[in-house]
Amino acid sequence: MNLDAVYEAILTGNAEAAASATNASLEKGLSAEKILYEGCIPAMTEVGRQFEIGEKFVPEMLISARAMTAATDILRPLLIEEGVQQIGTIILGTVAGDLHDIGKNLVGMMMEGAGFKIINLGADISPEAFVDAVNEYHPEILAMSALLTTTTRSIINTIAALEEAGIRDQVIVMIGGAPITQDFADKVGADGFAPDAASAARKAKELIGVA
Ligand code: B1M
Repeated sequence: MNLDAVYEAILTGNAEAAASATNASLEKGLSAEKILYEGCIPAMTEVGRQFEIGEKFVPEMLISARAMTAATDILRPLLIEEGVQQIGTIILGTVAGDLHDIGKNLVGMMMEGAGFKIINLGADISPEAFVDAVNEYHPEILAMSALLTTTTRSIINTIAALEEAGIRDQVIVMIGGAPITQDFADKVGADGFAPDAASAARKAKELIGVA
């Protein structure tokens, strides 16, 4: 089964095999969304589980991440192709001190698919850089991703920087990532939270008042 091949290729960090298994799955008629949610994401979840129990280490996580990117590079145009008309602009980035960008990039793809223009600043983005981007692009939404418990602090710092710059009320702040909960979002004064990429796109539309 091709999805098993996608899963295995990402789990073992074989980027070439991940790309060819993804292409083979598409040729068989599987949707990009099915390949992503039933092949790619479960593989990265298993990488994380093995890391937690000491069966994988950082270099192996990194090569699995590269294999995941090889697959998502192919899926990306297919996931976004339905979002034809633009409904708003979103500044997206992973917060300061945090290098995890796979989930953030998936969130960007699903938001693009929902019709948003995405300005993806990348990873390890300082509060000042987020503030500069809001001043420059005047987005409807500022979307921050954090994957480490320690970097959830950077979300608080970024919201404080928006307040200090006097622009907090000009932008909707949305947050997400594995350690983030609705409770945390409420506590830090974010306007929205979503647990995964698909619901992040839905939430973004809801936040700007588009059904
Ligand atoms: Co790191 N890492 N990592 N890592 N890594 C985690 C996050 C960890 C949970 C692993 C573990 O211990 N089980 C753990 C964090 C523990 C914690 O703080 N609670 C961890 C650690 C400890 C570290 C290092 C400190 C390890 C070390 O050096 N000792 C280090 C930190 C580096 C840094 O950032 N400063 C580190 C490094 C790395 C790599 C560089 C090797 C690599 C990242 C490569 C890359 O991203 N380019 C990596 C990886 C791959 C992982 C795991 C295995 C996978 C992350 C991932 O891509 N998941 C991860 C374990 C895990 O998640 N199971 C782990 C797949 C992705 C689709 O899911 O990112 O959760 P996720 O995104 C989801 C949702 O969270 C949500 O939607 C996405 C899609 O559905 N979402 C949003 C994300 N952003 C959102 C924003 C939104 C809404 C939803 O709105 C704006």
